[in-house]
Amino acid sequence: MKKQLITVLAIIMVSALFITGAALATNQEKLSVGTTGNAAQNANATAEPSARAVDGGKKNIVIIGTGGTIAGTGTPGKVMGYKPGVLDVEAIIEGVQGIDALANITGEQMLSIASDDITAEDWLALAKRINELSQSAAIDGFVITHGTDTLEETAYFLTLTVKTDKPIVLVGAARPKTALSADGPLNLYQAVAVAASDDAAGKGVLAVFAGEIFTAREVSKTSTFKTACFGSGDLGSIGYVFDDQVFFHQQSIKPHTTQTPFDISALEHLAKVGIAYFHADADVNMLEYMINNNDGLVIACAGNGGYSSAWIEKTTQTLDIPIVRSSRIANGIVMEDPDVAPTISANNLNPQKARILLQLALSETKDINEIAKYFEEY
Ligand code: DAS
Repeated sequence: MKKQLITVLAIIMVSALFITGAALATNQEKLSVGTTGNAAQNANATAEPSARAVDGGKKNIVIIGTGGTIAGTGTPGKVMGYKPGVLDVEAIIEGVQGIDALANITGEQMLSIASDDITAEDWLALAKRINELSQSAAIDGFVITHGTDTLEETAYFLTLTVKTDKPIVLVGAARPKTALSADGPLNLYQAVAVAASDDAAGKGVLAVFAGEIFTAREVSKTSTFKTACFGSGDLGSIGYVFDDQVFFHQQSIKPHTTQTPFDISALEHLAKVGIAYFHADADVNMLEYMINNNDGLVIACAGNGGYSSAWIEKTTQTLDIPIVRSSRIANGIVMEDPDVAPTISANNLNPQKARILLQLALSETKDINEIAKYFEEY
């Protein structure tokens, strides 16, 4: 009897050692995705995390850090006077109560910048990294922590260029981590809840802010200081998040991700496209300078794509680069206008997003009619 007991104890101990070893190996594999450094360094990183083995009931979500206010610190309690992009992604995740209950989470630091400093090369590296990671069956979705200033631009670039149906959610904060009532932790918690939701798959790149879910094409920053600082104008958000409960109510019919023709795998740079902001009595020399120094141009027009007769004269004479008419107005659509041919209507894309679509269109074609079709479709 005593001998049998010893045998049973020995089996239990060997099994425990085996299970611990397997768990450690799994965690090490998990950490292999979480490299720190710049985008170029990480572009070559490989990832085969198998966090699902740790908790088979939860999704495996990679949180990619890029900086911004959500990673910012300053005087304790104060909202202003902070430095963005200071904390790495692990430090941001650590401050979020209960986040590990939502998913098996792995952090990866790609950038540590204010989003005002993000470049086309950073977008390309980010899209390529997501395309690479998304091929792993061990990864179910992505959250990208990002500064709010250009979040909508990164989101739109990604939704046009990543080739996966797995959820990708951008998130940021209006207040640094050290502020009273910092909004980053709840935003990040809700972004992970959305990325881990089955319903988020196939909806293109999303943004989550202050309990609302937005599509990358429609989302825009709408306030310089409110915590609910994103919106989608006339078209509205597509869902809500309360704690870990995710509710989708609608989705965009615009093609995205796997449905677009944009292949950035061999691209290292994007075309140079500027934005000329029209205003009353605007200098036509400024427009001429922009035309002469870009591969393509977006005009932030007044109202429904309008600008002065001096600017009309200049744009109608411009045949060597495509000119896209967007609007300074947050809502509505810019119509085609034969009087300002050969310009292209940006449809309802704001100038900063029209710029991105023109950059990507120019990577495919220089034909103005083909480019116009991209603006009708995407
Ligand atoms: N510092 C700005 C940025 O990185 C603002 C922010 O994140 O809210 O975009």
